[in-house]
Amino acid sequence: MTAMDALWMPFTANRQFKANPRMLVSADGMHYTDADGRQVLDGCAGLWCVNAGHNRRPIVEAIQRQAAILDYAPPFQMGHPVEFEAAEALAAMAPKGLSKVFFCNSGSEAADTALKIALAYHRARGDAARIKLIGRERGYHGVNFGGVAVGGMAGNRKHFPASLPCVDHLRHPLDIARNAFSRGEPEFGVELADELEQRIVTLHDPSTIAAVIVEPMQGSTGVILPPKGYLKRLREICDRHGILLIFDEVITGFGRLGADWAANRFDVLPDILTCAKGLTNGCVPMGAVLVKPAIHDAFMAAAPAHAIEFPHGYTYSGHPLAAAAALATLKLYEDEQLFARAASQQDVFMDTALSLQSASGVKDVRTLGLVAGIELTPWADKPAGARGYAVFQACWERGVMVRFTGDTIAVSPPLIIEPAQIAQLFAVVAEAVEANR
Ligand code: PXG
Repeated sequence: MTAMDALWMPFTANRQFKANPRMLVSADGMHYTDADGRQVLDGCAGLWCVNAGHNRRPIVEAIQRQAAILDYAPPFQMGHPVEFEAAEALAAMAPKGLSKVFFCNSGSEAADTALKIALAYHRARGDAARIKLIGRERGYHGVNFGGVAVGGMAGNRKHFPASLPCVDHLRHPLDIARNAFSRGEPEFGVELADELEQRIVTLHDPSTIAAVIVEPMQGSTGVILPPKGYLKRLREICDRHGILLIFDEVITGFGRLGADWAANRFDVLPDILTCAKGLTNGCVPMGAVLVKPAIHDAFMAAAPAHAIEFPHGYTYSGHPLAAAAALATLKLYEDEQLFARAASQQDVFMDTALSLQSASGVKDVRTLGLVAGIELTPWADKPAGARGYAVFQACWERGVMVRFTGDTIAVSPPLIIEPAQIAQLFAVVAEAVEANR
């Protein structure tokens, strides 16, 4: 038995886990193997990141090779070829118009990097009064101070009340009363985007707002889909007022929504886009921020030729192992046409997800691409989230790994999932829901 005293686990009910551990020891394709040797179907691509499935040889071998060639290279004032190749490859597959790449090591770092770029960009152009950042209720942009400040997960924020000043939030667009059981973009709610202009821009004055940051689809807080026309409306309002629009595509990037990027799926180009997770198929930590060339060029124009144009970066920015993993991952996505594969599976996936509509106590099912959120009516006599946890645990016991947040179950499998596995996945969730009425 593994000793479990020393490790303080992240975002985990430590005492509950240690009393009844769920230990993963290996993984291959669509499955984990647990400490008892059970095969567990991966219903959430690890943590929304293993888009190509587990233990993919081209990625594993690229990492092994790279470790033996160049283990580490300092990223400040030095470079190595693989990080440049990875940036070119990422820019080549990015939404058209986002051609400059800044590397970091996680989605949280990508969010904070993007916010810093937005603030410093305005300043570089002599518009230093733009210091406010607008996020959204129930948004998640990781756990660093900037991301927490613009994020809207009340439970995460309340422990750190003194995060960034100069922040405001849009309302989230979840509206079960009007949009229950949405397949794809919900019909109602485009007008919620107008709040940006009618309330926030009016209240703060647009000349003080640097950027608006949103996840095109809110993942962590229970799969909240963008209503039809909503993201386009945000884009129009930002354009009218010189505000940068940032898409956090940490979850929605790399095929998750049945298109390469949410930006392309919804045909809205942000000024800045963050990604992580699927960038390396989860194999080595890496995040990236993609920006329009005009943003990058403003930094170059503002600083003397010998100067560091943007005083920001991490010891592990563009790490050789991460860059090698990213290169191999992007090539694998391309070789296997995995985004098109996700697109071809999405109808079956969404229909099967929606079949849970009739299960006991299912309040809503929201599904888009290869993502589904199944929101359960909370148990009346237990704390909020107790039912979500029970269903998550019941799925695990039945050999399927899902996520839960509060009383919402989230499903987001690797894009290589087969139709029979889609059926198995939702059959198990349905059974687990029925077992926990
Ligand atoms: N932005 C978004 C949109 C995310 O989903 C992050 C930033 C932060 O990424 P890092 O790599 O710093 O963790 C995320 C992370 C969940 C869950 O339960 C989701 C995430 C992380 C942990 C749990 O759905 N997403």
